Amino acid sequence: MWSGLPIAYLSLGSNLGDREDYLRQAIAKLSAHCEIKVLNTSAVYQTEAVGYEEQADFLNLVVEIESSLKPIELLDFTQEIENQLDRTREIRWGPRTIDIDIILFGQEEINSPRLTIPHPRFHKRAFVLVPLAELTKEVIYQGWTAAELLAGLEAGDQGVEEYKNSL
Ligand code: X6L
Ligand code: MG
Ligand code: MG
Repeated sequence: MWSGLPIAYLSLGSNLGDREDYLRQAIAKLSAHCEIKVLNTSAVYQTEAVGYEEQADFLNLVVEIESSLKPIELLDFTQEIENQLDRTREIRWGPRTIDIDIILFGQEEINSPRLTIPHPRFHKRAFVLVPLAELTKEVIYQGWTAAELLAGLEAGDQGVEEYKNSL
């Protein structure tokens, strides 16, 4: 029986400390919320840092959830998880124990000071598109699937390689 709740895709990344453990703890905290159901998780990828390149490689994955939360409530909760998991903000785009970004939330389009959905950069980021393409074959952005967006990237795979089949 289909719940009818919106499906959202979250991109998780870590490049500081025990990266796998931070990813695992973040997913456990998402799962523990009574208004979030984790439906699926992608493989884990080791990815070269983009934006600010003088930092360690990331582990990235994408998590598919369904949720009765409003997008802004989901943002509050993901930020609470980041804070609980030792996230600090020193260098912009710098190293972090955990980053949780809302990539897509149902068919929502949101442009508020705190939240932009779809995520403004995801369609150009192989570290998001590679794991996302595993989880959905549907059209997700301006008529394109994740696999098509990935195929259209100029810089090929952008240093994204499978690290682990699952956490
Ligand atoms: C020009 C201007 C070129 C800005 C790139 C790219 C900015 C990415 C921010 C950019 C630009 C970002 C991760 C990461 C970050 C991650 C990997 C960001 C924010 N987060 N690299 N860099 N994985 N591999 O999760 O994504 S910082
Ligand atoms: Mg991010
Ligand atoms: Mg973020």
